[in-house]
Amino acid sequence: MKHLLLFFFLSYTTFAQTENQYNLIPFPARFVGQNGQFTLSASTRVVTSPATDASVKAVAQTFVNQVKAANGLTLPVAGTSPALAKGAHIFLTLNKKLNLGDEGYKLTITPTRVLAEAATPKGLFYAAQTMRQLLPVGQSATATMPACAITDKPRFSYRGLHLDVSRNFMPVSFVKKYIDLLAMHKQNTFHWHLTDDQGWRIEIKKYPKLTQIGSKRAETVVGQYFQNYPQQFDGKPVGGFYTQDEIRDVVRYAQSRFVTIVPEIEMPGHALGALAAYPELGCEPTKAYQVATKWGVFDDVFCPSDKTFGFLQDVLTEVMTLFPGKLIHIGGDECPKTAWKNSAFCQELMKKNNLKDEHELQSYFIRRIEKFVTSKGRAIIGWDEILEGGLAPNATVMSWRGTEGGIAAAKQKHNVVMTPTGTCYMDYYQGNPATEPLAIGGYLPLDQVYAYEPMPTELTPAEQKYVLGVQGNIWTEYTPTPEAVEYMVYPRAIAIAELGWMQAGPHNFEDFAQRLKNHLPRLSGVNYAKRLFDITA
Ligand code: TNX
Repeated sequence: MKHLLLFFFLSYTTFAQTENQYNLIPFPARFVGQNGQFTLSASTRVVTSPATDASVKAVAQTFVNQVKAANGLTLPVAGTSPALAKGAHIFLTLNKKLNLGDEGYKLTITPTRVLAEAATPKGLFYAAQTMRQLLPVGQSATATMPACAITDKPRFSYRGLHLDVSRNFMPVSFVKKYIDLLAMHKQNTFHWHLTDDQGWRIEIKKYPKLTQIGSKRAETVVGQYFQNYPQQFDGKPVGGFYTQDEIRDVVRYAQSRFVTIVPEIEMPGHALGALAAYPELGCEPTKAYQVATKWGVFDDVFCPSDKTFGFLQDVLTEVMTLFPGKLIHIGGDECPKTAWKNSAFCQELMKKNNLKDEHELQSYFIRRIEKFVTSKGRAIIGWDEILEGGLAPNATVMSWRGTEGGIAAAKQKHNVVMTPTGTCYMDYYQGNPATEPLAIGGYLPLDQVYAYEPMPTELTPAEQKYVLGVQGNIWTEYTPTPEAVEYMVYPRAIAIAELGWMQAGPHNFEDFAQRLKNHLPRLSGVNYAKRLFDITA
């Protein structure tokens, strides 16, 4: 039945080609273009139903704010009433009987009314994001939406975008803009990489030195660390962190756009920000650990001592108070084993717990943390190195070193998010390295991102159920400003958003590129890679 329906969707969309569909990213599951248009007038209202539902009203309010900002139009919000129900308005209606999941929606636009229906406020929010894309670009006195019938729902439940704020700090205003843009493209998860060797960026009340000391580095290595020998430093201090009030503000902002934030606290590696503040958490407590001023991977990592676990549990407790989402990212990547090999304490601990090597010690570390997080009703997610030495029972795996980790985890019946470097890393060059801004390396043009199929064919249908979705990542070693980040992220992140939402089946890059051309002018004020995507052509 499911396949039949899908076939229906696909064939319908193929034969009902109209100009209008070329505005929509991600492309809906079913789009039927019709004749005519709905014209917004001074009397048009956004009518919410049920009239008393505060969350539907909130969706309507977010939508009218967005339309005001993009089109300069003022649309009053009103709860439904018998008089309004007959009028030429935009209706946002909860319909619990709609069978499109908790993110799906139906949007019916005729010359006399616009009806958005969904079983949840979240579905209505996505209907509203589609409406934004059907309105004209830019300010105008009146505006129209083309008549059409859309039935839509996402392919994957996890559609993520990541941002590293440790290597370079990004202000709250930019984080909000980033969240707004990912939600506009119907992504629902923001992965906030908050701690690393080069800076600890979240206020933890119990450990003030994390931000007093750990959020600051003296200077930064210039150029590409791996190629520039001898190294030079710029002599400019870098700092910055988010207070807990700021974090709460960002969380509320994300909630209003149905975005869940996955906060990441790195362990056991990438820990120099914390060790500089509290050296007793390292395997050499008397060492003068420094917040890293170079990029790369460092041998100094958290020591698996009771003191460290106590510290991490306190930190995670505060983190879980701030972030209401189920998933807590505990890092787990790139943890060299040198410090543990040289530590008498670690060797003793391994003997006591029958651990045959340091990989099993890493697994022991992650399992202890996993047990704690699970006991608080949450779940851990970690980079694919958490497979080393055996996965913790309830862990979700983020597959970044290719797809192998994700495939292995799904086969072990663990949830998986796919974010392989080769197709999802936006710190790779998107054009000719000779003329593009300095990047980490690699080459990942837009069409290569778009060609990625997130569902590994190696998995059986039963195993495929564990693949929750797909995410794009931006590490910020070479992007010190919001503008530099935007240049790398857009439009590649928009392609990744479509991979997460659009139904399975062949995705046509030409078709995407055509829609993107119509869509990019909406991103005014965003420093997308304009010179690579000449939209005036
Ligand atoms: C690897 S991807 C890392 C990051 C770096 C990135 C640079 C991952 C889990 N770890 O710490 O920033 O490479 O591309």
